[in-house]
Amino acid sequence: MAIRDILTVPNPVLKQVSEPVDTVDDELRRLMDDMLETMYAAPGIGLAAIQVGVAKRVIVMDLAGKGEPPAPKYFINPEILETDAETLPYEEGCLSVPEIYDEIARPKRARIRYLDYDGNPVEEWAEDLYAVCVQHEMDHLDGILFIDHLSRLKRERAVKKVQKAKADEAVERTSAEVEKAATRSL
Ligand code: GNR
Ligand code: NI
Repeated sequence: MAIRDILTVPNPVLKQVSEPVDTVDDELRRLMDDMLETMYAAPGIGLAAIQVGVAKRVIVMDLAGKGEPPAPKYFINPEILETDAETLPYEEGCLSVPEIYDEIARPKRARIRYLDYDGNPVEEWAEDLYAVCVQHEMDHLDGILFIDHLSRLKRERAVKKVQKAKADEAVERTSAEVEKAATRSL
């Protein structure tokens, strides 16, 4: 297994619509294993393949709380068959929009269909955090980020904030390098 880099806004790859998977094989399972490891390391509760630059309709998730045993879930070609009219406002975040959090209201329950890790079809109701996370991840497969559900002002501010944080971090890394080089030459 390997930890992969997570793409962040405004990377245009995140806007791509991902392609359905046609064969569930060991290569796909290797991708899902890497995604899970990447998600745990981040840490996050869900990850879509496009977030590691792979435009396939694949999601991994683990909603186990702290102190609970790990409960990895894998979704291949997920579909939403039906949703509740009732919505649940939830404070969302996204590994591709780091450090930004805002409330989004989505259907509280969704009937979903997908293929599991072994390629077997599953149909079930997702509700509460599970429903929120599935819908957040399925948006990624269509090139949609949670900030796309916010006002243009909030979205543009969010992207600028992420870009600024990345630029600051790059400066920080460079000065640390310069400092190290200066120390060596003493
Ligand atoms: O780790 C994550 N937490 C989260 C919190 C509320 C709603 C959705 C999420 S998913 C996010 C990881 C991520 O970016 N998945 O695409
Ligand atoms: Ni996300």
